[in-house]
Amino acid sequence: MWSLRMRASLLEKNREIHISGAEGIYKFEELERVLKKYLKRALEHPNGTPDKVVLTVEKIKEEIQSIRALPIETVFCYTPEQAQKFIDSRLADLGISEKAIALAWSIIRGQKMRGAALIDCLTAERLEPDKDRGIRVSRIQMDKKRKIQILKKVKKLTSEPQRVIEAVTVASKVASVPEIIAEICVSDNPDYTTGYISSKKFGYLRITNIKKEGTPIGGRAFFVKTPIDIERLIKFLEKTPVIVK
Ligand code: PML
Ligand code: MG
Ligand code: MG
Repeated sequence: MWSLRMRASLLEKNREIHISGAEGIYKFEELERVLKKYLKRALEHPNGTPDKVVLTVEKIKEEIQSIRALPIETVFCYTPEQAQKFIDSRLADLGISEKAIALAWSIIRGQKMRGAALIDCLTAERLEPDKDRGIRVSRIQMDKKRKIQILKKVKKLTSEPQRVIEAVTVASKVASVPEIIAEICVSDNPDYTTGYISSKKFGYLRITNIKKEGTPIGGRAFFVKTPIDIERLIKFLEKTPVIVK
């Protein structure tokens, strides 16, 4: 099997600004078709035309792990305030401190990061080594059967079912880590206003109107229980190939 990744960015004052990304695990015969699809996606992204597109094609040599997809629910909120109230209370139920939750919101509403922030769920300490880059969840693919089942479930609820599939794939790998208690995600796409919170406890909860339409904010944060071997955690999330079933 092969890992395919696409990353498109804008270059501004020597700084790379992420505009879109995609990735998956595929058979050799699928590489050409999927690479074309990724390139098209990079060049036609609503966040703008990129200055740089990186396509990575890598043969997977290690064993691919298999994990369960989180169950999906949609929670209908009508304003960002209502969404935040709901989210804050669900995260607090998991034992995440007020400080840690507030930090996650400030990261999501602050400067754009390419990856996710890692937050100590009690002390609110930022744990990832590179705070600009964050942690990226990579080497993931959803199994075809599960994909079809999820598409059926969400097709009436979203204009972009593919986005849901990709987000559930990320969230399921993240939630499989024993020390990660929860994740929060707001899309950085200005017009995609549904986000999610996820955890082993309550699954993947899609939250509508998590932000106002047209807002370019977004990001991801993972809440972790310490002590934790950060290097090992990052290696698993970024490098270990996983199929979500
Ligand atoms: C959904 O369930 O509708 C997806 C929400 C998160 C999308 C994150 C992203 O922009 O890819
Ligand atoms: Mg995006
Ligand atoms: Mg942000």
